Amino acid sequence: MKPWQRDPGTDESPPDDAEGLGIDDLRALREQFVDFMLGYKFAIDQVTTKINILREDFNNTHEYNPIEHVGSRLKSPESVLEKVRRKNYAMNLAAIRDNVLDIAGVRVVCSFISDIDTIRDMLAGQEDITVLEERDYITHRKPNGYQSMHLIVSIPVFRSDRTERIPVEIQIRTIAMDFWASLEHKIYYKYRGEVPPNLRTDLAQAAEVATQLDEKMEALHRQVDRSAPPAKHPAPDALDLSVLYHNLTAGQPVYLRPADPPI
Ligand code: 0O2
Repeated sequence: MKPWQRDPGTDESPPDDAEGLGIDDLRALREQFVDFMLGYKFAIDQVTTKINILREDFNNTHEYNPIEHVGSRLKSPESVLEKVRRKNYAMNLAAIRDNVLDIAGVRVVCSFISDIDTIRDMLAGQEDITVLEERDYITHRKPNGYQSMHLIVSIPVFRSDRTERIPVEIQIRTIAMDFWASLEHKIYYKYRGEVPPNLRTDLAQAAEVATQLDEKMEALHRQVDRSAPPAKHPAPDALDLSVLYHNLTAGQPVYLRPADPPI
């Protein structure tokens, strides 16, 4: 007999686990969990695409890009189950879906503080996005100094046989906030959560410096914005496309972006 192959009729059958599950049940359970996690991966892909569209569209329309970079992470199965155990939630997929809202995480890093609200509003205003929760750690900075805007949204994911609404945690913050958070994260893990008091004080001071830098950069940004003359564009509907037509028929290619092939 192959190791762990199910044989309910003999003493040599593989040992069942505490819930009385055999190897086939465990295999099915694992497949269901993988399928469950796949929905979160698809939700990350969708939110990331939405943000990349906003970035490109914003750049084209406003000649300015509020998004410095976008990152994402899917919580590992171990940390999902560890959180369920730690928080005492029921150990089933429905309870995980309802309670663990940061399995899919997307992080948007912006240039300026005011960009955070801009991105927030643009995402929250999209028809298929429902904001479930908002945690504003910028207005209410965490005691350790952590600052970030967290939006918990749900988004429909169209699977081959069903539609699922999946929660995604979107973290929106500035470069300075992100710089601080990534260093604090490293320190936290290095000391396994027991950060020495002197380092905690230094981190809180560094968070204050990051806030001052953000405020200074925001003020400079506003100043530059005010002094730059507004770009003049005719209303799109009034554009005379015959000029473009003559240009194209004369062999002048039109590029969406310099790196793209001409259309
Ligand atoms: P990782 O490494 O990103 O996976 P909840 O149980 O959901 O109500 P939770 O999970 O503490 O409470 O929610 P919260 O406070 O919104 O935090 C979620 C995520 O925000 C964390 O995920 C971190 O990414 C980030 N975060 C929150 N607080 C801090 C902090 O003090 N420092 C840093 N560096 N990041 C923070 P994970 O799963 O903890 O970590």
